Formats: sequence, C-alpha cells, structure tokens
Amino acid sequence: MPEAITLFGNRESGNCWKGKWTADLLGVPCAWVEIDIFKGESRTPDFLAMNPAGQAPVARLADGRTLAQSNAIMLFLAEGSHLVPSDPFARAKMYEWLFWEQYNHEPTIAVRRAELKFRGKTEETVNPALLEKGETALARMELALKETSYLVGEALTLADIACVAYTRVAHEGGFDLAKFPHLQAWVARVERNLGLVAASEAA
Ligand SMILES: N[C@@H](CCC(=O)N[C@@H](CS)C(=O)NCC(=O)O)C(=O)O
Repeated sequence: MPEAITLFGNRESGNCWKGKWTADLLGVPCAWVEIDIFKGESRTPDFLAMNPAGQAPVARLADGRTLAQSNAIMLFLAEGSHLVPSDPFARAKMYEWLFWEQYNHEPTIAVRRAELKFRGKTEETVNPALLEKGETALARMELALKETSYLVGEALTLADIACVAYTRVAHEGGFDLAKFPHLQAWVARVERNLGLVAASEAA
C-alpha cells in the first residue's frame, strides 16, 4: 500500500471517487486536486504529462509516478487488503465485475447521466440506446444481488466500489432504481460502508 497519494479528480465523476473512497477506507492519506474537465483542465500539457489520455482520475505517488484508470488506481491501493478477496476464484469474480463495469455499466449509465446533466441533452435528444443498455446493466446487478449481499459474496470488495460509483447517481441519468429493490438496498449498504450520505437524498 502506498504511504500517500495525490488524486487529480473531478467531484462530479464517479470514476474519480472510486480511488478516494478506497484510500479513505484503507487509511491511505489522499490529497484531492480538483480538475475542471469541463474547462479543459485535463488537456493541459501538465495534465497530459501525467496521463496522455487526457482523462481524470490520475493518482500521483509520493515519488512522482502517476497512474490512470479508476479501477487500476483502486487495485493498486487495495492490493493485499480485505477489499481484494484472497481466494483466486473470488478474486477473479471481482475482476469480472471490474471489467464489466468499464464495458457495460459506465459507458451507458455514466454517459447518459453526463449527457443529461452536463451536456444539455434532453430525454428527447439523448441517444435512445443508452436507456435500454443501462437498464440491462442494472438488471444484471439486480440478478446477482438477489443471491448475495455484495457483488462477490458477503463482503465488500472493489467490485462494489467500482459499480456503486455511477449506480448511486443513476437517477441523474434518468434511471429508476425503484424497479430494482435488491440493487437499491445494496446501494444503501455500500454507501454506509463508505460513510457516504445517500446520493438519492443529497440530490
Ligand atoms: N476508463 C476511465 C475513464 C475516465 C474518464 O472517462 N474520465 C472522464 C471523467 S469521468 C474525463 O476525464 N473526461 C474528460 C475528457 O475526456 O476530456 C477510468 O475509469 O478512469
């Protein structure tokens, strides 16, 4: 586990919170530097030197090395901790959710939220495929959470932290979590684990 990190993130971005929540849970001191991605601050020469992809989050270690990709940042922070199952199969199930989150969940739910909340799209003009694909992702989680309290069994893992990041604000993307009662209960459970005020109430 690193001694401390600096996280360059945007507070509206679930991807950016994943690393902060993980650091806080594990007691790793984490300084937050706010990056205004809407004003191009992730495309400046200094930022591109840290992450040539021009995206937040970026974690900077005390020795100056930098790491991008939200799930890679969490994995780096949590290696050897209780947030990563020691059993190889359970660990692989956690990876299954992490890869799925980046391919099926974030590109639909986070993108629809961003289109509606930040890019001036409306229910009429937003890409219609995003609603159906996002609901399919939520239904996939509901199915799993009928069986277990967390995505990988009965304990919180990085899979939950990754997947809760945009599920807890899915209503801002026009998704109705009331259709998914197990998922709704899981969001509240994980928010309690992370010490968060419920996003649905804060909104
Ligand atoms: N797969 C990346 C996605 C990162 C990403 O899309 N970052 C967005 C904020 S959520 C960003 O920085 N957008 C600004 C831009 O692309 O200019 C991750 O999980 O870290």
